Amino acid sequence: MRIDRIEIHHLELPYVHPFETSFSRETKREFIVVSVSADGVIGWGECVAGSGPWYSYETVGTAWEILEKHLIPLVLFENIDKAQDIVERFSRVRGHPMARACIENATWDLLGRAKGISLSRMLSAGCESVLVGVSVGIEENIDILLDRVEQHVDEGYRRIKLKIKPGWDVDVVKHVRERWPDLALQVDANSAYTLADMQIFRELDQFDLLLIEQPLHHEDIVDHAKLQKELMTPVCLDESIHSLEHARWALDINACRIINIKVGRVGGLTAATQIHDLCSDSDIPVWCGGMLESNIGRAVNVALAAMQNFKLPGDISASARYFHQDIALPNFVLNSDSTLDVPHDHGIGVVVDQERLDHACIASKVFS
Ligand code: OSB
Ligand code: MG
Repeated sequence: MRIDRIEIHHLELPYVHPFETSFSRETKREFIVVSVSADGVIGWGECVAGSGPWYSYETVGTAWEILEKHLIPLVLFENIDKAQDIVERFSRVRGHPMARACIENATWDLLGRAKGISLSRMLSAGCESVLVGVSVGIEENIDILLDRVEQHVDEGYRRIKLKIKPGWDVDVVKHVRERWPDLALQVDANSAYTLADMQIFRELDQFDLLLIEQPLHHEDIVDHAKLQKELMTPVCLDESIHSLEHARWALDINACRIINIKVGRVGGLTAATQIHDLCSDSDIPVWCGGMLESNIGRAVNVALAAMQNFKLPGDISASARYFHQDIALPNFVLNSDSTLDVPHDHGIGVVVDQERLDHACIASKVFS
């Protein structure tokens, strides 16, 4: 198919509830959505880069520039018959995985819609529904946090992830564990610690956590390997894994026992499935991370998480947890067994609501 038009949209959507991590507190999400058109068919992709370089160096601003100046010129007016064609065209580009991923993912959607097959089928992802949990941000005090966890447990989530940082860790986990002794519980530090904090890790190691996510430096694997040796709890890497190579290096030195796969962080669905396959061959379970996506990104996450080695619940909560009015429909709704259904419709299986998109849009640019 010859790509004849690409649009990029800079959007802003307020969260239902502010989200605080060890690096920032945000009340709204700023992000880019792209559409890629060929022969009258449109594919959609979401870029997970945020407003500032906190989780990653990529931002809405850097992604916009890389898309406009470097990525879009590599694919506009070109013949694309499979996602691999995009991967090859982008192979010269170093870094900027979130910018690359949104074009590649939009192309998967485009090809799925054109051929009349769902993304999960394109990925040979056989599960009909995927286990999910909820990622609970840092709150002002423990009582507020316990209320939020209770709310999500009442909603039906059977796995909770707590964001931690120095001063908001052992005590918080202790309270949650005492109140819900059997809850599937994990923590995410977003790189807020060093090996000097070994005593804190030893204490966290006593709470029967599913995993400790990215406790150390955001580019590190060496210190994580040292830490993993000291703990019973599996270390899970998020920020440090930007590509298939990073995953291989981490597994080679036993830096973790679990990997969180985020499609945007690794540069698109092709790399995400390659990391899935590598981990599967190495007996390393994976799970699908989230970036507080709209339903466009969430649909991709749900399809990906339907692959067989996604063994742990994903950070893919129901649509209602994120925004009052998502820009694409239908919404994802939590089933009573803490799962979301995998869409069957063609491509990613959600459709952009033009009016809602326009309402959230700060700026747009058309390339044709
Ligand atoms: O580290 O997993 C993370 C959100 C923004 C940046 C980093 C992370 C997160 C989440 C969100 O935990 C999980 C979700 O999308 O529900
Ligand atoms: Mg994380």
